[in-house]
Amino acid sequence: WERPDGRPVRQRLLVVANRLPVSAVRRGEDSWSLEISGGGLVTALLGVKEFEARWIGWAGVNVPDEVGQRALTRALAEKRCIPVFLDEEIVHQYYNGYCNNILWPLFHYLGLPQEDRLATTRSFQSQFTAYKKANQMFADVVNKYYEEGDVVWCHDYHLMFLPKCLKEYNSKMKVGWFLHTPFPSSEIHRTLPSRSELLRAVLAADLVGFHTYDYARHFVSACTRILGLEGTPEGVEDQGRLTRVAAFPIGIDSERFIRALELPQVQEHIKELKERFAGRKVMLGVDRLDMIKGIPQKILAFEKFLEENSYWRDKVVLLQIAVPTRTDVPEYQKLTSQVHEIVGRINGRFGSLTAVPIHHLDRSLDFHALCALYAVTDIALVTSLRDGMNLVSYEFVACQDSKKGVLILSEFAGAAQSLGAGAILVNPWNITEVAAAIDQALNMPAEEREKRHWHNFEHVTTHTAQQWAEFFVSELNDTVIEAQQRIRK
Ligand code: ADQ
Repeated sequence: WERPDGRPVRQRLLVVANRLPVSAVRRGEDSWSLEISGGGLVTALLGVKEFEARWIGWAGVNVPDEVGQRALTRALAEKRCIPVFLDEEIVHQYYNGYCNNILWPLFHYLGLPQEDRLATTRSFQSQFTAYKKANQMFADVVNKYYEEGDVVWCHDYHLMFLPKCLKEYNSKMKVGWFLHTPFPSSEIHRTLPSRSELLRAVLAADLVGFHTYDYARHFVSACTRILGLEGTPEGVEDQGRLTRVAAFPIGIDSERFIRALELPQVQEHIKELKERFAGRKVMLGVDRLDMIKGIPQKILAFEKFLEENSYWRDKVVLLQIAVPTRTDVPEYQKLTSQVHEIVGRINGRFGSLTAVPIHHLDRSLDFHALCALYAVTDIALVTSLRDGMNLVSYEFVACQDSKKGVLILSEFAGAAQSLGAGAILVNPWNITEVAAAIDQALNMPAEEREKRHWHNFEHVTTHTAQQWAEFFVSELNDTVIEAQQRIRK
């Protein structure tokens, strides 16, 4: 990890997340092909110049044999990635089970799984045991690569136990933990059978970060109410040891989007889309197909709008792009068919032989196509029922330099706290309110649109992903130094 030219090595940052930012495909017994998958976190950390970042995480594939594991480890090393190997049973219990079936819905206020309560209660313990075991496996790998002075940054609800495991290895390790989802009200967290153990495990970190001040406050309340600890303006105190808790709102690499709009292929795409939808206002939804994104609610609100505003029926189109996720889970399959059914019904009701009001795509779009779509959109509809932040709203704003379109944004997305002044905020559960917001957006005077847009554009271009990452890591360094000074005193 030393520099070949002998220059001093920058501080190393070990970024630990459930998934590595690569997709790995096995080509032979000892050969792998790897493709870097982008994503906010990757771009955020690419921009952090002061640190030498390494990724530690699961490659998303089961590799039962040693030959395969060694070959994958070698291939990943070239991409600055270090794998954690999880077997199928652990993935099933830890990732599909505890992370995605229990923590994800709970943290988004959807409650603990309701169906077959007794079976859930029985499997709960084994899933939690697998969760702890998986976190320990991540810790083993981090510990193996750790060198004194490194900063370890743990990410998300998959790794709430990791800070504790790491500090048990080495109490001097600098450990930060950041949650990308909301942290729910302490009343919700209280329902979790392993509520106390999880909180204590997170508190082992030196710095705990959330997207918004509200999530940080919920976390501190959970620690005071459930664990009986003391909450201070700085964080949570336990027998003289302070865990600093703060808000670090994420951003995007806005320049990347702005630059992309100048590319000939994106311009070509924009031209095609403009021709395709000439004479109609374009409304856009871009989401992972997940319950938290409120896609059925959004489409029902659009139906309500069409119902009440016959004038607009052939003058507006909703493009809903939804990337399927967790397609093997019955609840997600149900969501997909529910969305298809509603879209079919509305298109049957309001469509004509030549045009339909909703274009729904169940797939991911490449970066350039996505930028073009953002650029031609008049109204973006982000109606998450809960969302840690929501980067789609940021990406839309970054691409709206010429249109200055309107953002309709759920008040339950973290982004409502940063883009709230420029957006029209809505309660996504209230389809009458969302329908009225669509009407307001379509009839908004240009001057007001411009004002609102600049407000948000200013925010998106000055609160970038790189700054977010730099801010978190420098806070972590400072927190550890301050703690050491306190101990010396
Ligand atoms: P996500 O739930 O994945 O992230 P979001 O923040 O909106 O939600 O990010 C989604 C990303 O995927 C965006 O960069 C978007 O462009 C891309 N994407 C979505 N649909 C796509 C499509 N059809 N085609 C191509 N790309 C698509 C979690 C939390 C969020 C939090 C982020 C970052 O749930 O609340 O903002 O992490 O912390």
